[in-house]
This record gives sequence, structure tokens and C-alpha cells, in this order.
Amino acid sequence: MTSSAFVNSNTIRAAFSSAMSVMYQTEVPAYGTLQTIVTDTNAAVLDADPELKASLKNHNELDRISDERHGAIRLGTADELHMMRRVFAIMGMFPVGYYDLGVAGIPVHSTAFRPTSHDALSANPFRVFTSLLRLELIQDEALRTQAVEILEQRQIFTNRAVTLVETAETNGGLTKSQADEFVSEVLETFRWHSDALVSFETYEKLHDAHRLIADVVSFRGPHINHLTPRTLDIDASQAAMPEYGIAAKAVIEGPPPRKCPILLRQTSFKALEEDVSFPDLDGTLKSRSHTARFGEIEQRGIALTAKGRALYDQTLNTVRAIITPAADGSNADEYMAALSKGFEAFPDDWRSLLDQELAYFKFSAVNGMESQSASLPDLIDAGAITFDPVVYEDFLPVSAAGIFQSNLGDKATETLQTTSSQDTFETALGTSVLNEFDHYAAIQAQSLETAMEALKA
Ligand code: OOG
Ligand code: NI
Repeated sequence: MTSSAFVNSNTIRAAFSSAMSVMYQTEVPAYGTLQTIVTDTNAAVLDADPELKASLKNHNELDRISDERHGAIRLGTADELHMMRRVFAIMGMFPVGYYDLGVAGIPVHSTAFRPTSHDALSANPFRVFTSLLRLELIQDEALRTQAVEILEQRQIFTNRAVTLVETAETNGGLTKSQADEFVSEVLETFRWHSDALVSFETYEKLHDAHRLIADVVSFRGPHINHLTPRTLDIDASQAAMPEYGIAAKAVIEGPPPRKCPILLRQTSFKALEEDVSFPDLDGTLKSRSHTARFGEIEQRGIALTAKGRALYDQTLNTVRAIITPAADGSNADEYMAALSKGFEAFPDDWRSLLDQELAYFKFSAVNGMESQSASLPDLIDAGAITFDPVVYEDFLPVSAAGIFQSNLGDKATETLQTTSSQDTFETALGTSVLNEFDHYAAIQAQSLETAMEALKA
């Protein structure tokens, strides 16, 4: 078979993302409401800003503006993570970044599976933030052994999904009918199961160890726990949530609103209580509830260099040393005001971000201009080179912890005694993760080289 008979991985990813969206709207109706808020907000922003609308249209982004940008799952074992990597690879999604959430009191470490090339990102940017439970953090040894046994027995992928992964790897791709089947088989892994694997008694023990441990170990599979469309105005979307009858997380995570948006801002509605039946030891079913699934929205800005990121972390820490957002939202306004004030220390014009090497840009040569000088600042001043922000496509550990936390009942955070173990994570994964800073730096360097070549020509 010729390779052209294979479906492009971007097409498979887009089909998967849209199938997930349809499934999740049925499973979590409040998510449909969130999508309405996003669609309405985005329409209002575009009406008020014809320039933005034209630019999005030019970049072929207008039709898919409100589509899902990411989702998240939590896995139980190294084998599950390993297989998940193979599944996502078929959809053109590769592990980028290592996030240690242990430092924030969450017993997981994570990566994001995502498209990495510019073309793949613009075809469909869907990512999955994927966490692996760190069972070694269960202190009760008997409970830990029990959790391991439960997880070892479950099979989160259908047999057919595994076969199709092997087929794709052997042949180098999937035909149309195989790809269709692959998407529907893989979807099964992310489906919600309202019948737990464990008795309510076990669930409670796991829950006492950590709510997240119960969420992973008690169920048949890693149900998708949220999906996240892109909003063009996250402050407006956040404000609209209560008007539409859904309970918003107390504050928007990440940087404050700015003229030049940086990194990632995100917020969610709080996870819902859902009915679950637990098989009792005597064979009867016990009906109780579990809280795990929610909806989130995101707005992205420019990717920061390591230097910019250090300034971001330091600025955020300084603000949070003065005021930490309360889970009940009681100090939300004060927190947002302090955040904006604190970030006055962070340059807010593109040229300063460039000159101070705080953020990554893509350079372009201006047609017909000749290079008189080798210095980049001079070429920019002369109008021979223009620069555009590189969008941040990854995640932020402090923000992720805030998202986890607000959906785990907002109990006070305890710091877990862990050592970061990227090595263990990568061994489970079967490959190393791409370092996001290296990746952005390469995008910037490549664009500069191309622009300089063009000026010489
Ligand atoms: C993942 C939370 C992290 C984000 O957007 O930062 C995340 C989870 O709750 O499993 O999705
Ligand atoms: Ni998320």
C-alpha cells in the first residue's frame, strides 16, 4: 500500500477531538453550557474587533475558533502511560514538557501530548494533559498494595484499539476505515463509567489517602476529566459563568490581563457530583457519588524564554506571598488587583519583551529591503525585519495545581515529600519528553535564519 492511502495524523487527531467533544457534552451537560458561553463571548469579541476577525480569517482560524484546545486524563500505571504514548503518536501527539505536581501536594507527575509542528498545530491544536499517579505516595502499605493490584488487573484499552495501534506501527499508518475504527475504539478508553471497580469502603480509604488516588484507582479507565475550548476574552467568559448558572472557579489562573498576553490564562467551572454505584462485598450495589469532571477555558499568549519564565515565576510568587486566592472566591477581586499590580514589573510591550530576551518571536524579512547591518535590533529599527509572538502551547505547573485543587474539593494543600522523578516518568513513557524551551528556541532560531537568508538574497 502506498503511504498516500494512509490518513494524515492531523485528520485522525481532529476526528478524535471532535468525537471526544460530542461524548463529553452528552456526559457532562454543563460542559455544553460552557461551550455556549465561549461561542457567545467569541462572537461578541469578533464583532467588536474587525481587525482581529480579519487576522484570524487570514490564518484560517475563524471556523475552528471555539474548538477544544485540550483535555486531561490521569493514568494509574507505567504500562498505561506507555501504551497511551503509542496511541497518541498515531494522532500526531508527542510528549512535551515534564510537570511535577508533587510540589503542589498533588500525587502525580505529567506531560502534555501535543502536535509540535506549526502546520500540525494549525491543522488541529488538540492536546491531552496526561498525569501518572505516584502510588509510592500512598503511605499505608496495605492500601498501596491493594491499589497496585486493582490497577494491574484493569485493561483500559480495548483489544481492537491495541491491534490497530500495532497495525499502524507496522504499516506506517492507518487506512480510512481503520482510522475511523481507531477513533471510536480509542474513545472507549476516555468514557465515563458510573459503576466503580471497588467497594465503597475501599473507595473511601483511597479517598482518604488522596481524592485523586480514588479518582484513578476506583474506575475502569481514565475518564476524560475536562475539555477546554479557547476563549478570546477569558475575563468576560469567567464573569458570564454565574449568569449562565454554572459555578466558576474562584480566580483565573496564570498572569493578569495584559496588552501583550503571556503564557496561558485558564479557569474552569467546578467539578460536578455524579452518581456512582459501588459493588459491595456482599454483591449488592451501593449508590454514592464522586466528584471529578468539569469544564475549562483557556486563552494563550506568547511563549517566554527561561529568563522570562523565571521572572514570571518570581513575580507570581511575590504576589502569592502577599495574597493567596481563597477557594470560596472571597478575596478574588483583591487577588486579581494584587496580580495586576505585581505584574507591572513585567514589561508589557513586544519590543521590550524581545530586547530583554524575555519571550520568543518569529522573525520575517520584509520584501525588497536590503540588509545594511548585521545587527538584529538595527534591522528591526530599519523595518527590514518584523517579529511576531510565538504562542505558548504548553502548560503551567502552578496553574495546573490550581485547576486540580479547585476540582478536588479545595482542601488545604499539603506539600508532599517527593523528589521530582522525570527519569522514572520517562522510563514509563518509553521515551524522553521534548523540552519546551529548546523547542521554542529552535522555532525562533529557524525563523531568524530564514529571514536573514532572505535579506541576503
Ligand atoms: C489536569 C489539570 C491540569 C491544566 O489545564 O492545567 C490541566 C487534571 O485535572 O487532571 O488540565
Ligand atoms: Ni486543563
